[in-house]
Amino acid sequence: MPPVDRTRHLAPVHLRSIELRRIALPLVSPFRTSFGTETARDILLVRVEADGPTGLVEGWGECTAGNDPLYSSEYVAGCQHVIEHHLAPRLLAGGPIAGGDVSVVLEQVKDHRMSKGALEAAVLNAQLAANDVSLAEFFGSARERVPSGVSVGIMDSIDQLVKVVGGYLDDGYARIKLKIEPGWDIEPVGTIRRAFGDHVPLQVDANTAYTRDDGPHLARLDEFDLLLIEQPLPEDDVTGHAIIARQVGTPICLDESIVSAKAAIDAIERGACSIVNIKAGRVGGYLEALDVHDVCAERGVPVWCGGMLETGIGRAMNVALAALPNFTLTGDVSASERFWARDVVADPIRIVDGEVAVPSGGGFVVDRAFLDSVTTGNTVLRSS
Ligand code: NPQ
Ligand code: MG
Repeated sequence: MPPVDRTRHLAPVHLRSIELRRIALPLVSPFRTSFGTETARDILLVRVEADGPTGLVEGWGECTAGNDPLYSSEYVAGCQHVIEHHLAPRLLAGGPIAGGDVSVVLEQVKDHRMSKGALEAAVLNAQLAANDVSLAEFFGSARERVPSGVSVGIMDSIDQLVKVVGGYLDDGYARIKLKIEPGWDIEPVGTIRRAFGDHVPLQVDANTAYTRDDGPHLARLDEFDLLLIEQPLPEDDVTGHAIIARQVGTPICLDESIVSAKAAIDAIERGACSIVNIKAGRVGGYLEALDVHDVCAERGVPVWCGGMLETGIGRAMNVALAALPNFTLTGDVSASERFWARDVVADPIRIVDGEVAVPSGGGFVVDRAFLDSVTTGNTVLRSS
């Protein structure tokens, strides 16, 4: 099914160990979506040690699952369990491995894409380190900088929303995304449009909060000239999105529904979306994300890079991904400081003139001392 193994031309690595590290990081401000409010994150990081052609290498990956199964069915404790008991043992049992082999070795285990994606990222980063290839080089990142957008949570009042959005525009963000839900949509969106003017690139994200009957209601957003409406209906309702897309003038973009390149093809061919949000974790890893990018490009469907409140590890990888040619819309690739007082990497992503720089030469350097200080649990699995 995958077109080509993109890692086949690079020497594989031999895994020695897989380390599962849980960290606790408070958010700089609570983040409320239609599915819940997050004030701190419990994050699972994966670190592999492996032998490459020139010696020992390490590779880090980040699992994008939330604390609770509210964005999707995955959640951090479940991810740790499935990795420990079902995924890592399969990887550690094999011989030399390339990033592109991970999804093949783990194929028999159904779903658990964020868990698989974290493992694949760690193996891929180890393999790239062993071959002295940067992530941007490997992805084929076409730009050195990408425009930076920001996702703005549901607030307690419209006044507060205006203040928060004004602050992000002052920071230079190139595009604003407002989270919406029934009861928090037409009025806040209209207020932001009127307060900051027609030139501000603006879009909304419902995180599945509406129903098939809400087409006429969502069409009331058309007058605000939004770039897109993201995921109005539940993940499995592709036909429902096609119905909404016919009733609403604003383009429909899918996030939660796009769990693979195959799902992207289906959604596009059924008229459910004209834009796709790409998140590596949601589709099972960066390699599948590259496939989603390609199938969308082949069908003339623009894509943008979503965000999952990542640390500097996932964030650096997302910025490199967002520099691919068909990422023509501004993504949720915000500066680290939008979420964290301090990041776990030495070189956090920063916004300059509305853009973030694509990290060169490896992507990120983990700040081990700070990482240790926020670590809440550590499990090391070794090859037998
Ligand atoms: C989205 N992200 O595009 C997601 C939603 C989201 C930046 O809007 C913990 C883990 C909390 C993942 C909150 C943004 C989360 C999360 C929101 C994802 O739909
Ligand atoms: Mg979304």
